[in-house]
Amino acid sequence: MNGKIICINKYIHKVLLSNNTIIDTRTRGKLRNNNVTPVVGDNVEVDVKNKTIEKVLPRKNYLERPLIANIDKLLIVMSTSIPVFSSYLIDKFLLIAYSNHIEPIIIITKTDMISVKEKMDIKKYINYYRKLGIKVYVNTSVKKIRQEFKDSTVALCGQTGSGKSSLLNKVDASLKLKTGEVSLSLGRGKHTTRLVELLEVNDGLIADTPGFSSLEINMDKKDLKKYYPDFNKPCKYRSCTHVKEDGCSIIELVLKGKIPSWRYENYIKFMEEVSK
Ligand SMILES: Nc1nc2c(ncn2[C@@H]2O[C@H](COP(=O)(O)OP(=O)(O)OP(=O)(O)O)[C@@H](O)[C@H]2O)c(=O)[nH]1
Ligand SMILES: [Mg+2]
Ligand SMILES: [Zn+2]
Repeated sequence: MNGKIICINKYIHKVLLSNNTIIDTRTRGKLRNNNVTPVVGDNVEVDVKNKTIEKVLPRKNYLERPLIANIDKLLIVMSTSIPVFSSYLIDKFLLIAYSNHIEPIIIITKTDMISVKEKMDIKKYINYYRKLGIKVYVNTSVKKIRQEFKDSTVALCGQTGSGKSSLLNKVDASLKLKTGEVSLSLGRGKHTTRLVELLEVNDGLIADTPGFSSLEINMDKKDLKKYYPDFNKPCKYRSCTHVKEDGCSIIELVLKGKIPSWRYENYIKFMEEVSK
């Protein structure tokens, strides 16, 4: 019977079967017949009698962090206070979403903890992301966020303590997910959520995920610019990296203020981070 892996805890793979029942299967490491290590979100063939996963069906997409496959939307949960707001992280997640053909949506949390002045500062970033066609919601817009879950497979991502589990609890109080305290001195959470888990919310499947402390991008240097809709302008050289070429039209747009300097600086940082 076919199903979808909704949670993996050590070698127990919880599968939601097509007949709407949940079965615990035991699978260790790679599958013998197609040499794939199953992850949460995988569509699988299950031997119900033996309680084993027989086959992982082809994936639409696959993310390493959070470790999940076959998602439609990536909700980037970003705090404005503790942990601090980071356009660098948002831009990195946008890169990951776009390169995997996943729709990114930004959720802003903890706006109740900041001053009006700080709100104005963050609004600048939000306005730019909206200009790029990205949906941005504050975590108090529960109805709108709930609507995004309908008939979709969604993964939440973001730093530990940014409010991912709290957001899901707001959308569906019956989930009762564990949420954590954020240590004020470190400005970091303590990894309250430990496993990636797909939960049924509003006819969709939503993955709560553990936060992280670092995030890598795996792609070639030359491909980075492809995932910048705002960099999609003709340049003097077709192969222009937009880093320091003379007469680069992207650098010109940055100098003119059409592309914000923070956005460009994040791009330069990513260009330095990717090795190839
Ligand atoms: N003031 C305020 N606190 C919030 C908000 N959202 C979440 N919190 C608090 O932030 C802390 C961390 O929230 P969690 O939901 O556990 O964060 P998480 O992203 O799931 O963290 P991990 O599971 O460790 O990745 C909790 O104490 C929440 O109550 C918000 O909008 N405002
Ligand atoms: Mg959590
Ligand atoms: Zn250029």
